[in-house]
Amino acid sequence: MVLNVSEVSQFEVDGYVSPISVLSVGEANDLRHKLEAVEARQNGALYPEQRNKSFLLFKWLNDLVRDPRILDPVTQLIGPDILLWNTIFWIKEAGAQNFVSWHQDTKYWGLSSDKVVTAWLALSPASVEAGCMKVMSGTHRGEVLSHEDRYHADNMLTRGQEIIDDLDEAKAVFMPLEVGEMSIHNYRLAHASGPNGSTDRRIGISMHFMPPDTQQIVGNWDCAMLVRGSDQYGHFEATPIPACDFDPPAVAFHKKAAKAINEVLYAGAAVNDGKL
Ligand SMILES: O=C(O)CCC(=O)C(=O)O
Repeated sequence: MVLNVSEVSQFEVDGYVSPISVLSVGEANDLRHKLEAVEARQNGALYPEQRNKSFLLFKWLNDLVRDPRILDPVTQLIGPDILLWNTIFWIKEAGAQNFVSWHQDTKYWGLSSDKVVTAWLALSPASVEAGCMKVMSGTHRGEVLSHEDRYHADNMLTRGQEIIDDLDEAKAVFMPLEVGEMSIHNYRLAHASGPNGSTDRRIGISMHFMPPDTQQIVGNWDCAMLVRGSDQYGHFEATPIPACDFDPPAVAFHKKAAKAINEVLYAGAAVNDGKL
């Protein structure tokens, strides 16, 4: 067992567990180089639509999400049957002002389950200075809080959604991660992150796992990839597995998946500026 009894109970009570060692520094650097090689070919950045459902575009990422070092702790928290709903790149350039406002993902993902978890893996140092994630312990056990759309160019969230209820910033718990480490949090937990004041890029990959009884209750169609166990429900269309990076059938599927997730994330918003 990767997580000990007190870590599992901390996850239940506080809504998160961190840090968990996953990759060696060499393995994480190797993935970072793969990502940066793509960025270099595209004038230095991923295209916005490549941030979400990116396990359909990059074979190395499709392999990563089935790594037992990631799935074993996830199994301990949500059970033996696991679907991957999404993966998102969270890249803050050195010295960049980008931030993530306080929010709960339950509010925007259209998923019916309370058991959805986010595993966030660091491919570069995610220190407090670099703008690592911070959480409000225990908020996953309360109501979904009121949010407001505050579209802001530096906010990495689609619609700049932000919790408007009073949160005591002094109670925020930082989750710093070394290269190759990950945190796991319940998607109802209030979380945020600040700008990157370090001299390196802050590169994270979030992986969103759920039990197969979960349903998409906002969008008309959605997809997911079975990464462990079995899916007895079939609520999500099974995604193709890319044979290589930018495998044409998986790229075509990704286009449909990215459009569907855009519609879910912006449901009810005044403006859909296409930011993903
Ligand atoms: O990377 C960040 O700073 C925020 C990530 C986040 O909001 C998430 O993984 O749900």
